[in-house]
Order: sequence, then structure tokens, then C-alpha cells
Amino acid sequence: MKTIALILCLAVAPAFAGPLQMDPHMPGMQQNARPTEAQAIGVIKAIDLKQGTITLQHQAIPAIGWPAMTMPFHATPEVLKQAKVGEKVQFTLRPDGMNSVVTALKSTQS
Ligand SMILES: [Cu+2]
Repeated sequence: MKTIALILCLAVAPAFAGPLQMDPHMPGMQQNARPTEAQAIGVIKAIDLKQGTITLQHQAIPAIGWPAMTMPFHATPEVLKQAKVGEKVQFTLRPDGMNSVVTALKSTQS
């Protein structure tokens, strides 16, 4: 099921790619049609400290053309430390298909 979700993410991303978001502070962004960072809302379903991943049931992320789904993300050590299963969070994502990384998150009030 995880694999299917990831493949779906990769498959639909180009078709739904949102408007280009230019950021003059990040030169790399101008070479790519997609933003190097995206914001999303989700619920933490699982944390795997060994793998360095958190599983998020995330809402659609129009900026990078992702539909809502539940999938594992790589996460920075800071994010892993902060994460709590069951928490609703707003998170920052560095989108890179299956290598996408959650770089920040903060708890939100539902
Ligand atoms: Cu996804």
C-alpha cells in the first residue's frame, strides 16, 4: 500500500504541477518547474526512528500537485524529535518524490 501511494504521488505530480513559485533567495528553484519547498497539513500516523521516517496522512498539496494520502516521509532529526503520533501538524516539505523530506513541523489546533 505504501508503494502504491508513492507511485501515485510521482505519477500525478507533473500533471497537477501548480504555478511556479520563484524565490530569489534559492537559485536552484529557478531551474526547476516545481518549488523546492511546500507547506502541508497532516496527521502523524507513525514514527520510525530507525528509518528516520514519519508517516503522515496529509491533505492535498496543490503547490506540488500531490493528492491527499497517507505515506511515509524522511524527516530531519529535529522533526523526528518533535513528532508525536496522533498530532495534527502543519509541516514543511522538501519535495523529491520518494526522497521527500519533512524539514519542519508545528502542531496545529484542529
Ligand atoms: Cu503523498
